[in-house]
Amino acid sequence: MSSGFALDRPLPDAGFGGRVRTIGATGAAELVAAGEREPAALPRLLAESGGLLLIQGLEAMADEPQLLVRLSRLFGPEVENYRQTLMPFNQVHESVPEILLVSNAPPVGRDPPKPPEPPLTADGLLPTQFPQRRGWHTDQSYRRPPPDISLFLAVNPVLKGQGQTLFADGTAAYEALPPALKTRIEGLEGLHVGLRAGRSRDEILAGNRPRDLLPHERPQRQPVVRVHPVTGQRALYLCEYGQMDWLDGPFVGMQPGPHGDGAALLVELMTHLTRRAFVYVHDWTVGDLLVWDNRCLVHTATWFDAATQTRTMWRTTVSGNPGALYRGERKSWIAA
Ligand SMILES: O=C(O)CCC(=O)C(=O)O
Ligand SMILES: [Fe+2]
Repeated sequence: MSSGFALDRPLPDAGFGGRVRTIGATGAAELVAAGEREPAALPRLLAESGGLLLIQGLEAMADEPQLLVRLSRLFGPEVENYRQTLMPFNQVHESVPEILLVSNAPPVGRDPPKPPEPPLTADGLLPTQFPQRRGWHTDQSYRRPPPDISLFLAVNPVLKGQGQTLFADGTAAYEALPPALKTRIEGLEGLHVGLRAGRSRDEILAGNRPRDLLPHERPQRQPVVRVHPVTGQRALYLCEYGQMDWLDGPFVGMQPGPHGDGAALLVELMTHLTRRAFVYVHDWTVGDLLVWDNRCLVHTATWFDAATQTRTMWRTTVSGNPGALYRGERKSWIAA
């Protein structure tokens, strides 16, 4: 099928992802208009690229934020309204409630992640692999049904080599697992929970007695091997220290807690998933936009010097096609 877009894949130094351009045009308004003329094209390119699309030169979106919302709508039926989902007021764009602000500047004031310890690998490279690299997650996996896709626009990125976003390919990582491990995790479920529930590994190790959770805050089961509803491919679907439940999990039916069999399996799977061969490192340029598929990729951010730099990124989240497993479920995170 002909398309108004050109795709270069994979992304540099990666085994997945693709960069998309509008043929014969540049700019944000032109890209969104081309996408709307052919609504199946960009979602198809996302699937063909293994779940990660880079679009560059979209600086104009920062002055016309509705363009980001229109682009997001092409990737699924529901674009999250962060005011309705009760995100802290200061983290939501003042006039466009579909835009989440990820920024160290006021009024958001979110600190960057800590640098890894040690800061470089033994061969002097940027650490990507868990557990040296921390923070790997898939967005909002503490919800059932979880969201499908996130869009992330660099409104004001920082110097190259800092404030990067790293992605790991859950599909390739699953395929590369030893057959015995594939068998072991087939049908296994992870227990995912939000950061504010007090059940992160650090909090459990610190001996915190977790508070009772309201029904809409409770940990949610998710398949460790997730079948992608569009491509039919299997992918590893899990998070690590922050977004799994370290009290009753990380896995259903395995020994719980930071010292249990579940913890050992999680470390083994996460270490495998974030091997350099499965990772793409994105250094941001103003006007870059990444579209990522949370159903088959995990991601994390790197440190930047927040004392001297401001980093402001805009995110939208798209849902509505989580797969047959979730069919007919009510939204777990909305209080009844
Ligand atoms: O700041 C980043 O690079 C990533 C932030 C993130 O994980 C997100 O907004 O989902
Ligand atoms: Fe994220």
